[in-house]
Amino acid sequence: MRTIVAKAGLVAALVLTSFTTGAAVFLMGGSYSESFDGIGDGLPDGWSVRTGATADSLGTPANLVTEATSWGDSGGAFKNVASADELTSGASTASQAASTDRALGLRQGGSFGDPGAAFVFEIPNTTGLSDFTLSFNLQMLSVQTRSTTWTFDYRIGDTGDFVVLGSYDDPGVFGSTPITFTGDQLGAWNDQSSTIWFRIVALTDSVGTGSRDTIGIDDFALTFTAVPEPSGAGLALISGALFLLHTARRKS
Ligand SMILES: [Ca+2]
Ligand SMILES: [Ca+2]
Repeated sequence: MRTIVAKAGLVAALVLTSFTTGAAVFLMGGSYSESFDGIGDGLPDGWSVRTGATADSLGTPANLVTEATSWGDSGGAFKNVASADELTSGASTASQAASTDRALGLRQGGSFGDPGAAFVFEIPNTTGLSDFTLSFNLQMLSVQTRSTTWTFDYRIGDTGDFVVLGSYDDPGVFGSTPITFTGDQLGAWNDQSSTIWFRIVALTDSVGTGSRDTIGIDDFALTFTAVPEPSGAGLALISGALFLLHTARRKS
């Protein structure tokens, strides 16, 4: 009963904003991809946006403004924004709103996510999976005078420090930067029974003065392979061979 009441209370908040994640994403089939083109309806399953994130804390889930919002909008918030892919830096607010290629955007504010803003993807486990690659585009959508360094990191399990994979410094120009991690960098992700948290996070204060940039993430993708199961497959082969041997001996 408490659950039902809580859900009813959320309905009003869902009109313009979406709170935290939906269902968990269980990886299967060799790949996962997220275009963020549906974020007008809320965050994709497995994703959250947060503030108060630190080197060893996920922080607190924040709201997403689901209404299409222009890159130049200066309000501090996570937002549904147009992707950089189909537009130029001078695209009008109307053409941004009309674009069907969406991105998960953020403008930090003096009292919003600076530092501590994070885009977070949660993988409940990777049991039976290995050889991960991870890629996405980090987009500079509104070039402003302050600069934020974005850290890419992950944690296996629910406690301890995150492991840093890399970072992105403010390029100072509009556009999309592809980010990719492969092989050994993600070797620890193989066959994990614990939750893996991947983040794009502002761990330090922005530098400079004046306004903060609007950034977005788009075209997130994972690839992976199934770990071979030698015990099961091997047993089947051995029992098959024994059967053939037994049959051959009976016939001879
Ligand atoms: Ca997109
Ligand atoms: Ca900047």
